[in-house]
Amino acid sequence: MEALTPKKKEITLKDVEVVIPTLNEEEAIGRVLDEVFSVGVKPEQVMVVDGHSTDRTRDIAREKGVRVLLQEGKGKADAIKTAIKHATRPYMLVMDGDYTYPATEIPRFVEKANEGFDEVIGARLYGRENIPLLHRFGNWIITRIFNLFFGTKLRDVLSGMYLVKLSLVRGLPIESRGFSIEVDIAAKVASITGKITEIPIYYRRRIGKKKLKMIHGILIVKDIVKLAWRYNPAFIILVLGALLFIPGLTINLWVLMRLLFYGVKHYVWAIIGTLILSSGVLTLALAVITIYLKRFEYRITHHVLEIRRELNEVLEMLGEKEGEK
Ligand SMILES: Nc1nc2c(ncn2[C@@H]2O[C@H](COP(=O)(O)OP(=O)(O)OP(=O)(O)O)[C@@H](O)[C@H]2O)c(=O)[nH]1
Ligand SMILES: [Mg+2]
Repeated sequence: MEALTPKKKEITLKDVEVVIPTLNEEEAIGRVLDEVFSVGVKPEQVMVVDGHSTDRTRDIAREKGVRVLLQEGKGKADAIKTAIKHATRPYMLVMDGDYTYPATEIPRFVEKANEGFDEVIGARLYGRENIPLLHRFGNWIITRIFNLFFGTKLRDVLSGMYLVKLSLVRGLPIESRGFSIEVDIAAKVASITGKITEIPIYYRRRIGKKKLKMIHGILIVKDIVKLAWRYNPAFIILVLGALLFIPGLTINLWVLMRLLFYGVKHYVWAIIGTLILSSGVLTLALAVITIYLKRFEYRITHHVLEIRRELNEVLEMLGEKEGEK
C-alpha cells in the first residue's frame, strides 16, 4: 500500500521567483537585492518590475544582475500582474523594494509552501510602529472583513511580502487597481483551496521617500466591497439587513421612551417599528446563514479538488509502474 501513497515533491528555494515592484527606490534597492542574495537566491531568480522610475533604480538592479522589467499599466497592482505574466517558476515571492521587509525570512516562506500552503503571508507583527497609524487601522478593518467573508484567521492580509503558487493566480483575471492586489490574490487562494497561512515577520522603517497617499485607504475599501460582492453576495443582504435594523430599532426605542416617560402610546408607530425591526433581524440572520453557507461551499470545493489531485497523483504513479513492467 505504501507505494500508493503519493510522494510530495519537495519545494525548494529554486522554485521561487522573487518579485520586487519598484518606483524610485534607488536608495534602497541595492540593499534589498543584497539581502535577497544573502539567503541563497540567485540573481536570475529575481525580477524587479519597475514603474518607470526616474532615478537610478533600474540601473542599480541591472548592475546586480537581476531581471529588470518595465511594468505594463500603472501602479503596483499592474506591476504584480506584469510579474505574474513573466514569471517562469511555480511560486513567486513578492516584496517591496524599500528595505522594509526582511528578505532573510524567505526560507521560512518556502518551508511553509513545503507544508502544503498555496499562499504564505508575512504578517507584520513586529515593528508595527513603522507602519503609519492610519494604514495600521485600515489594515485591521480590511483584515477583519476579509476573515469574516472567507473564514480565515489572518492578521495582516495587506502585507506586501507573500509567497504564492502561481498556477492559482495565473489565468484568473485579477481585477484590483491601486494597492489592494494583495487582497485580490488572498481572496483567490482562500476561495479556491483555502490553503493560506501567515508567518510573523519584522517590518522595518522604509529607506527613501514615501509613495503611498491617504487616498489609497479609500480605494482599498472600495476594492474590498467589490470583492465581497463577487465572492460573497451575502454582503448585499447584510447591508440591507442593517438598513432595516437601524431605523426599526430607533423607532421602537422612541415608542418605548414615550410610553415610559410620558405615558403616550403610539400604536401605529409601534407596529411600523416592529415590522421594520423584525424584517431587519430576519435579513441579518439570513445574511449570516448565507455567509456561512458560502464558506462551507468553499471548504467543500477545496476538499473535492484535493481528493481529485491526490487521485490523479495515484493514477500517475500507477501509470509509471505499468510503464516499468
Ligand atoms: N512598479 C511599481 N512599483 C510601485 C509603484 N508604486 C509603488 N511601488 C513600489 O511598491 C512598493 C510599496 O510601495 P511603498 O511606497 O513602499 O508603499 P507602502 O510600503 O505601503 O508605504 P511606505 O510606508 O511609504 O513604505 C515599493 O517597493 C514601491 O517602490 C508603481 O506605481 N509601480
Ligand atoms: Mg513601503
